[in-house]
Amino acid sequence: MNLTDPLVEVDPDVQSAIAAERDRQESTLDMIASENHVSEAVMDAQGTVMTNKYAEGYPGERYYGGCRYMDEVEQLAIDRAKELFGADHVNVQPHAGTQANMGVYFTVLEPGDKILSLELSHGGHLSHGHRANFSGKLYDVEQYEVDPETGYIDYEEVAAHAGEFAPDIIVSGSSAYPREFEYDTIQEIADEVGAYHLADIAHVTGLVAAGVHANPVDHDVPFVTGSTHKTIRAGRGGMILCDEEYADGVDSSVFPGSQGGPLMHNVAGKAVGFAEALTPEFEEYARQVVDNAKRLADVFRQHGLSLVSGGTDKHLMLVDLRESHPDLTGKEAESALEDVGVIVNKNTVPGETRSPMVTSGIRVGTPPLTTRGFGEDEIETVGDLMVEVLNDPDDAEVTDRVSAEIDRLCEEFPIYG
Ligand code: DSN
Repeated sequence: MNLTDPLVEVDPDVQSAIAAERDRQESTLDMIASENHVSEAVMDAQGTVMTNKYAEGYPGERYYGGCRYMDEVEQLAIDRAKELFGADHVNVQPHAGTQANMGVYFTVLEPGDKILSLELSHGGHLSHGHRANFSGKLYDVEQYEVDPETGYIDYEEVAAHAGEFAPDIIVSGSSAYPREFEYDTIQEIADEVGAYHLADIAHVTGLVAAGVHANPVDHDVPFVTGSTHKTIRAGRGGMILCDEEYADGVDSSVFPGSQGGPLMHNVAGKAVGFAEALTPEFEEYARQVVDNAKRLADVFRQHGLSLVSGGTDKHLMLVDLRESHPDLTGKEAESALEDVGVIVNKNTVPGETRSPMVTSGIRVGTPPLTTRGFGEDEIETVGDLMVEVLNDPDDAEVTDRVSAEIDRLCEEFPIYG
């Protein structure tokens, strides 16, 4: 074997799985709210010699020689992220959003300290204190919920809960809450009870960067975490933004506190994706993501589907199937849609009675389809088709027709060509 032999010769099995995955992405409509299609440029940066290098430490202060170009790339990623979000300090090394949250917890919390965060089935995230996650094992966690009537967070309830629990940190942020967080209100509550505030913008990083979603940095939130592969399309990974006073603490919590060598090929991808996010085209993209989601929510509502909180402010919505389709579980809905080429994920809903592997809802997002070039007309068509399938998942006439229509849309809007 030579170092320059092509993948297809060195490992045809992996090559064929990658090619098949590319075909799968091209020939289906990805509506998983946390996914996206990155540019060829981001992938070009990721699949490079940057993967060969150890660069423990930070630009200018590494534990290894030969880091000149690592410094250059990491500094580009940091500077671009600072420009995008207006943060004092940025750490681009977290391997994912969970590791970014870990970096913040390790900066300001001791084991046993208290976290107040949004409950998972109400839209929260495992790394916000779920018992199966390190955050739930290390810390004392209580959670707030959405109002069962409105589906919105009740901030007075959060304030009362914080007053009683006296958390050390309050986490705002979610993976399935379809509304914007009131960062200023949570910050006021945190100030009132003497807690830190972490805003986890994992899902909306791109929307915040483009200015089409509130930016917690503008509301003096001291810690903001994000992932870089969702709405911002900068390749897989995480990042932390923080006030200058916490810069050293955050950096040492990431390395050496919780990670070893940074994945420098991914840091290079982040740098490229952030440069793309600084363009006017990206702002248009982010605006279209939200417009598409609002149109899709309208379509679902017109067909009688129930949405948690009645709609969306951002890129995703949570369909609660219990009223409109009491006999259809989230798992069955996910599978019926996948059979016709629409990829979503089953999702628990507030007041869930089924297991997380079955669920009563589906989460639907618009970032990947918007990347493919879908506007509101195409989204409306997709919404209509999805409802047809949910209404008659076992009717072959319906599923064959919808499947053909999805194939046509995929061909008309190729991702990479
Ligand atoms: N797993 C991601 C999501 O789907 O929301 C969050 O980490």
